[in-house]
Amino acid sequence: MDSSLKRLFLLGLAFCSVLFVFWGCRETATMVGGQVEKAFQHPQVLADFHQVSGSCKDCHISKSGPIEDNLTHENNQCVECHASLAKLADVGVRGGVSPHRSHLIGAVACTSCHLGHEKSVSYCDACHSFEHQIPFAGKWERTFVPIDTDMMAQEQALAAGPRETTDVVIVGAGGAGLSAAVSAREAGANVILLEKEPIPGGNAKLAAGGMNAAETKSQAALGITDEKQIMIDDTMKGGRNLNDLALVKILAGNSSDSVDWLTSMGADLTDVGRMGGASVNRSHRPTGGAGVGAHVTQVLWDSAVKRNVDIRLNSRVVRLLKDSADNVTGVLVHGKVSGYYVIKADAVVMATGGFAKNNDRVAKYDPKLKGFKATNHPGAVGDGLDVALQAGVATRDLEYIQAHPTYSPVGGVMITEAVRGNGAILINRDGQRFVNEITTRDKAAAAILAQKGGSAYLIFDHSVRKSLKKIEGYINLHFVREGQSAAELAVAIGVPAAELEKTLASYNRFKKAGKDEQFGRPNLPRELALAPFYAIEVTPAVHHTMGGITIDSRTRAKTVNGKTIEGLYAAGEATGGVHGANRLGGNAISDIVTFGRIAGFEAAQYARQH
Ligand code: FAD
Ligand code: MEZ
Repeated sequence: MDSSLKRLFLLGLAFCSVLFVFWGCRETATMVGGQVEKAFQHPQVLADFHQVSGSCKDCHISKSGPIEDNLTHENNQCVECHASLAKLADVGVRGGVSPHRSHLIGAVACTSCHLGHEKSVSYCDACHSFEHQIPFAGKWERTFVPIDTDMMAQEQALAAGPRETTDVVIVGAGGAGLSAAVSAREAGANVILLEKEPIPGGNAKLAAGGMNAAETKSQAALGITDEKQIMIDDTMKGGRNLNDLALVKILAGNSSDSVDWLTSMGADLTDVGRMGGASVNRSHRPTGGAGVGAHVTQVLWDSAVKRNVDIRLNSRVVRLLKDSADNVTGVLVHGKVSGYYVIKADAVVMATGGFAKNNDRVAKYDPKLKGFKATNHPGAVGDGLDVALQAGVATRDLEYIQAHPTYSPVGGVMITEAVRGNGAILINRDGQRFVNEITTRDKAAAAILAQKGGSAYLIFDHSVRKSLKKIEGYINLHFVREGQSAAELAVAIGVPAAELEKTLASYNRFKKAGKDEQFGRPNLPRELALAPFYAIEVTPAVHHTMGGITIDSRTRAKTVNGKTIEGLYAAGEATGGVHGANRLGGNAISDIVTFGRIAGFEAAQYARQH
């Protein structure tokens, strides 16, 4: 092409682009969806970009915008043009971390981060601080939205009556909710599962170290002798005997059966390690020590999908509905797209998790934790608890809130207790150990806070790294310091090299002798002698809220007078009683699977009778 022809072509192209934009604007201006009109006045959002190159129909079925809360069509459109999340994960790795490779479960929706009509946000930044260069980006921030927001719209939806009817509604698609959904379907009920976040799995998907269970096949295969009674004793002792013993007996008594139930759905829980406060190794996780939560919730998610559970994301329950006899009759939901609507149901299961991510609420119950970071997912703010309280439930133990001892302030993630369980030690800035590393969390966290700077270093060697796949994730996040020798590591983290060498030498002597003469640590899995050596700075962060809705052994919710609220069930971190004043590591996954299963079954039975 000669240069004048080229100029003409470019001019034509520019003219066409202007026309394109003009037509885009014209179309937008005539649009019914006010949302879209608004978007075009702010050309920084994704929708504007798509408007320039096409029309609303590029993303939506019709010009009036999305038609359902899961945004299924919109997400399929993203995938059609840009490829699936899995494919995108293999390209565009930035700084060693691919923005599309996630540990989150389900088919993670593109629209969880790429928001059409508002600024896009990297959902990962709720925990991490990647600051991914996401197009049309805003900053991750969340404010708590009380359940009594938009009262007029709520009242209108209530006056309109139920939009649909089902047997069982489950609130919260975390581990307890997914377990309840599968179990209720197994018992023959029709189930609607409502989740307020765009991504399912709650805190359960983040669980790392393991799931506690006694007398399991995996323990037997590894020659570990355990008893349900020892699990009960450990749990009661860890909870300072404030636990509801009847619930603890159910927890331990059903634990191996819950492992078998998950295994029957395809879970791999064959690796067994030690958690703080446990007398024996009973924390089950996938082979090689991969994170338990992402695996178990994925298995449960797949199972729920296979069983045709009606799963609705972006759907927040703001009210439990009751009849004149105080029996639960359904829920009022706020769908991101559909607005407020009522579902009539025979039974409702509250599986809404805890509130550790809501520091105002945490500090109200335990002022010592004011300003602490949290290990939790962004939805763990306690609005589910507000919904239950409004319906008249009794609560217990809300003042007991646990800090996980080892949170990396640099990485923004919790470092699993399994790292200590598999052999890591804790040292202070003088290079010295200061605690039995696998004591209960309350004690370990208090000991770390008492050190200079309120933090400590988790120290381990290459043999610990090889024993636990989860560590590779931390290495990939670039906050693990490394040294070819203990002295080199000491220099890297600024502790006296001679002290660290001395600490490791005496620890290795204790290992050989089979006895920790300094702090009485009960498990000494391996010497710390294989280079390279690693260090992670750690400090406590709010992790688990032990208190919640009072339930009985059939997971029925109770009123303050001890009366059963007919049709209302609760399971998991939303409840109180199982863990007393302090939960043992690994007991929550056991709790949510066992009690989630019971709640699903009981709710289905109740629905059948009504
Ligand atoms: P969640 O899994 O948190 O699910 C609750 C769901 O309800 C959420 O998805 C939330 O968005 C949704 N929801 C809340 N309110 C509403 C509403 N109003 N409407 C609709 N939806 C709502 N425990 C162990 O035993 N072993 C471990 O290794 C382990 N590791 C952990 C690691 C991390 C980083 C964290 C944070 C926790 C860990 N735990 C572990 C604890 C354990 O994961 C949780 O206690 C447990 O998963 C809670 O499960 P759940 O189903 O009760 O709540
Ligand atoms: O139970 C937990 O919270 C747990 C085991 C966490 C972890 O350190 O992995």
